Amino acid sequence: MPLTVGTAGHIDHGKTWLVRALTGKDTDRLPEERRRGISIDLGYAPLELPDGRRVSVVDVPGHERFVRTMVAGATGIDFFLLVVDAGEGPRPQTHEHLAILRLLGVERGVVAVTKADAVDAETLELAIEVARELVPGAQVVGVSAKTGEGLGDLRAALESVAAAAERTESERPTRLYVDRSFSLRGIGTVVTGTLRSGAISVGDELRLEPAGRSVRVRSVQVHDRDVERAEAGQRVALGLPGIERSEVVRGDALVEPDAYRSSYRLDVELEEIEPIPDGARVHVHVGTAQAVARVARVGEHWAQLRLARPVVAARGDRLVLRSGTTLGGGSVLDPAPPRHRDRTRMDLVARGDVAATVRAPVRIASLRHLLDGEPAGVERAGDWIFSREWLDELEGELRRRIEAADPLDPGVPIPARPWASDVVPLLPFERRGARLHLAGATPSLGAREAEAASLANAVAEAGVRATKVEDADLARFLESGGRLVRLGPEHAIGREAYDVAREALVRECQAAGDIALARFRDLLGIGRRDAQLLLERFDQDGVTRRVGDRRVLRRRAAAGATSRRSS
Ligand SMILES: Nc1nc2c(ncn2[C@@H]2O[C@H](COP(=O)(O)OP(=O)(O)OP(=O)(O)O)[C@@H](O)[C@H]2O)c(=O)[nH]1
Ligand SMILES: [Mg+2]
Repeated sequence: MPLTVGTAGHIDHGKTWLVRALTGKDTDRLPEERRRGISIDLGYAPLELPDGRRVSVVDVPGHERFVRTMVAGATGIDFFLLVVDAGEGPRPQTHEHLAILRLLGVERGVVAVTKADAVDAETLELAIEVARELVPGAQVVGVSAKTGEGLGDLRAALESVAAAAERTESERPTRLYVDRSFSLRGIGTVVTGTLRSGAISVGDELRLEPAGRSVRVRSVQVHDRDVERAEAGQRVALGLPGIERSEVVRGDALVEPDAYRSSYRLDVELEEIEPIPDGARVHVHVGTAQAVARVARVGEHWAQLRLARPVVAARGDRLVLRSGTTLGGGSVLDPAPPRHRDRTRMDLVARGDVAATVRAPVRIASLRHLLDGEPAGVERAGDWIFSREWLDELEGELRRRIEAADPLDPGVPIPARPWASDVVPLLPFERRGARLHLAGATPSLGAREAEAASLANAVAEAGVRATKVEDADLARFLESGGRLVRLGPEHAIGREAYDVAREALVRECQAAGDIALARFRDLLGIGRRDAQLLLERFDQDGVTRRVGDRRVLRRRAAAGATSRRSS
């Protein structure tokens, strides 16, 4: 399993010299680094250990102003190589780098007390003693990069730590944080990083976040050698044609499509070195990314970090919070939480009970980043998950509304929500068009029976004269039961009266060929308005057709009238 060791330690304490003595590679390659004799950017070199195991070395700068670069280098390393100048002993960035390593969860490593050649034996012994107290449990080795003294012991110590190191993350989907990007003639844009989890092969399609762009991997190198496939823990360089060098920077993440989300918010469990007040403005370091954020504290140990730019993180990721100095860190509970300080939710997520945070339907894809496998203890329909409790409440609420609905039309519209087509079939209601009804329910009058009876009576008593109706729903209901015929939106006539009028109309038309409004009015002995309403209804019903100011029978109605008479 490929491992990465990262240096740590105060400026000028001899990190880069020691890496060169161990690997043969000078990682201070920038002209400015050479001129000033300090490291500015991260340096990388492969290191072969006595047992043949190859590990990657990340050399970090010690300068106070480059601590953020150190954090980017230290994120994702498996163990540390802390370098302390034998003559100077621990200095501020020795302590700060150690604190950052602890915050990042990098517990194991080796301490090299270097420049042994420049001090007397007694001073060296003392420095080693101080280092043992500073990092209890770590092997401490006195070395000199100049003379090579102690390098054998140092290699052996690194080997024993490497043998005990375990990567836990490699099972996760592919994720690589970019630590460098540059362009090479003939290849185009190249990005480098330590493959945090998963694998990358030539031809793979990955997503560049937070830009959300698809990229295709044209070439894969591990420590300057072309390979078909790189695995978790390896130091890789990827050729990404079709993307400008300026479009990909340190802090970006290359991930398996849809496996991670980028977010402006992170819910975290805080680890404070100094008190971090609510509302504090901090620099958040996560992966190789850094972003300014406000801290919204929740309860005693939690916070929502509200970032000025989105980052990619995963549950359990360690992060560092700085503002001039290192204030503390945290571990990610939810890498893409909703925007509110919800203590109950955070408590559930912290306990790993993600399903318990779900009530109303959410798309399962939106929770993938919090789940290790399939969600347990929740209901599922199509792409949606939701709680049983929510479903029961939805059913109860719809039932109440259906029961309160007009008995003439005893249903409610299907909720106009994106989950409706998946969730509604789980409910014990009958779907009729776009409405839900109780199973087998038919329209009924309920308490309006008396009202209905009096309307039906009034209409019957009026004979062929139209009756004004106030309640259009009631009229529609009575019409559907065959108890009246509506004339326009506001009038009605009895069913029998309608037939009488129709019969009169048909007979006249058959005798005279057509009929005018006045003639029809006189035939029935009714008013002009009622005659007009009736004729319009007959037009609608397909009995007559208007020709100028007269009406003629439609063929079908004439045939019907004939057959009726003959029957
Ligand atoms: N005598 C002696 N001097 C050393 C040894 N290692 C490093 N030095 C001196 O210390 C200086 C700094 O060493 P570097 O390896 O660049 O220190 P560094 O920790 O990488 O410094 P930064 O990256 O800037 O934090 C070198 O220029 C050497 O002069 C050593 O083993 N013996
Ligand atoms: Mg250096």
